[in-house]
Amino acid sequence: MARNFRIRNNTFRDCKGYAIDIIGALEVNSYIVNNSFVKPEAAGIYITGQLDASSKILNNIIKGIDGVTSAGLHIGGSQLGTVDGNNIKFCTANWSGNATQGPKGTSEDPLYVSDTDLGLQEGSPCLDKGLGNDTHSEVPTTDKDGTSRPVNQPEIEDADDGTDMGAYEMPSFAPPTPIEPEDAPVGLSGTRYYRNKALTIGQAIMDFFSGSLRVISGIHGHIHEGKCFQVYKKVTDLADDAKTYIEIKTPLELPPHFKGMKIRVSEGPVILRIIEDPVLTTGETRIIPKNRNRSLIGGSIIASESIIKADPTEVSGGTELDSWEFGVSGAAFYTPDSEINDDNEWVFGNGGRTYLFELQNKSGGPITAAMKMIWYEN
Ligand SMILES: [Ca+2]
Ligand SMILES: [Ca+2]
Repeated sequence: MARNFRIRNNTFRDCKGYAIDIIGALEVNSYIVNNSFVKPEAAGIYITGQLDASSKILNNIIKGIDGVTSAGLHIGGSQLGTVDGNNIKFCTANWSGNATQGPKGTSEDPLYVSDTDLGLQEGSPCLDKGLGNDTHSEVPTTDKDGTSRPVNQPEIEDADDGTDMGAYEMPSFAPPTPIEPEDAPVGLSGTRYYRNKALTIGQAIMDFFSGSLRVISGIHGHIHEGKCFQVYKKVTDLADDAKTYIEIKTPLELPPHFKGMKIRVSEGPVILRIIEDPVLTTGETRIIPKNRNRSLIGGSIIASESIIKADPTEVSGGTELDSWEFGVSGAAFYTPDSEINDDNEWVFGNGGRTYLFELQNKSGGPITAAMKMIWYEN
């Protein structure tokens, strides 16, 4: 028997028996919402008793092993609470016992990126087909990565408000809207720009830098109204003394507006160092597709758009240009005024160079560390 039981935004991979096994009833105010399951051997969610009227099972994706997984969702007793918006496939009985599919439930291949990366591919039947927070307040408004839900895919009809099934809310697959030429920043004609869209990192950055920017793992790219461009990198549970990086290779000729950038770090204490032309030993080279940054986290190689050097194992050499120690925990900081130009920007000195931005955790314990670099085009 389980009461006040909440499982949301989780992934369950290759469980040998039941991924979730409830002996007895799923009692009052218990919610299993927006989880992604792949290949449980026995069952995805197995409840021997009843589902209480105040409890809900919503927006889960359960992909079984064809001919092996006996049940996707099993409810042995009465199904009194809501079961809806789930996609269950490849189980001998997708809905088993007294479990019912519900009006927004479906049974189709979810099109996970892979069986180790449970993000969704373009064309997945789980996109925009979950129930929304407005109708069910148990639906989380962020996903497993912290991305806000819902992201509405404009080309896909919504089951409710555009919330996806499963643990990951996918960024828009729609092509970004090009800025009209007259809106392009001075000195940058001939280069494509986009705005007002959460962009694919690869597309946005490669366009912006004419193919000369490389980034290291786990980054979201955006161009905002007002022609500001940012690269954001967040690492959860960065161990004490561990480092995280963003690497940028500047164009051979710096564009006229490309005078520098603001660097913002959150959490601390941390040390931020900027190194020019370091020697990097990196992990695998990864290719990420347009409009999709989740593969950076899962490590999948899917399609070509831009090149990512992930997980540097060794950084040596180069010239340290600047370093700052940010000492206060729980706050956010920009590069300090005294160290940089009048616009609070750190200035790139040269074109055709590699710049490594290294953030090191000096807090004495694990932190969530984030670096944000912002370019202003004015
Ligand atoms: Ca969506
Ligand atoms: Ca939609």
